[in-house]
Amino acid sequence: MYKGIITAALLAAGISSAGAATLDTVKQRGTLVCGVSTGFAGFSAPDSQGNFKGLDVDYCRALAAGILGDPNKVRYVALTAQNRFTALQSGEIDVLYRNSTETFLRGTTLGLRQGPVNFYDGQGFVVKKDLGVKDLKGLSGATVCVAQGTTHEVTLGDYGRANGIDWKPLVFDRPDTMYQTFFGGRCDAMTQDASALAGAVATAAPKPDDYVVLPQTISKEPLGPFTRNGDEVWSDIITWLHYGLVEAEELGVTQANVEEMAKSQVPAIQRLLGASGDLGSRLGLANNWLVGAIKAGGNYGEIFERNVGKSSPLKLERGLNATWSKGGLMYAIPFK
Ligand SMILES: N[C@@H](CCC(=O)N[C@@H](CS)C(=O)NCC(=O)O)C(=O)O
Repeated sequence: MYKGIITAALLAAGISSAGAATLDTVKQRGTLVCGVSTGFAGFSAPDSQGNFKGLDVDYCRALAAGILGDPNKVRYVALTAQNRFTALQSGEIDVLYRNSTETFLRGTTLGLRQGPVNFYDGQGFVVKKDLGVKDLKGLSGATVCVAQGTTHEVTLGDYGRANGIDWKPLVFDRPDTMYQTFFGGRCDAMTQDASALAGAVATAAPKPDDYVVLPQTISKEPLGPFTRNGDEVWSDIITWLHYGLVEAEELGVTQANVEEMAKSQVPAIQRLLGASGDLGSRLGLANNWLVGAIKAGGNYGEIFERNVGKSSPLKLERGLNATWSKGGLMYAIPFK
């Protein structure tokens, strides 16, 4: 009975009871339940065998490896732009890694926490080359394909009004139908995160060379993980996983050398990998949890390159996603 009252009180305070002690739930279950997209090449998409691959997926794998000792102990729940946040609020998933933009309103009205940005993006546009459009003004009067429930839907309207561009949005609730429609020639342009445009052209265009992503972006789209309010330890784990992967890149700790590096005499590496400092235990984890996490898919730079970088079909530059020491925004809070 008391439990019922407490649960009701927590719910009234906007704190889901499913949100409490997520770490214990994951340990007891022996599996991490990760919310991802239904299919966005480079970030989270099933391969031909149905195994999810991508930058966001590699965070799920690193997390499972760090907590459960096995990167494969993840169940992926494929979510649309529309149902992603409810899946987290209701406790259906433990964490959302789904190319989701962090904003003021999402951070203050959904009962959710926003973790460190794992990909700095911006809203871009793709057009067919033979349309001859070189900039956004050239899209006046154009029909623009856009996905429902995304930041893009709102920004497209705002930007058009502010800049006198009367584009006509055509809204889709599923990305696959949007791609079919755009590549079928029904829209003059398609807008979404620039990374997603690169993924769509590389994987869904009949002839990728026929399309060009315009150089301008019209928004900031900081993509990052979401957790539930009221579970600080779990949110801290999500935070420090990201900083750990970035710090590993800064310190030259890689998937191939992490076990060797765990014996390093360099104090910063010792603390990162748990040879000194007892940092992991403060999160309820093994002190060397990041050894397993880095072994799963490498440091941030390795995860970036494999999934979205020059050697991937998306061929994205590091740009803002380079480490701060190389002119980007990836900067790990010190492990001490
Ligand atoms: N970053 C934007 C957009 C995220 C988004 O949902 N993008 C669509 C582009 S079509 C997507 O990834 N869809 C994949 C899916 O629904 O599985 C946001 O958080 O609102």
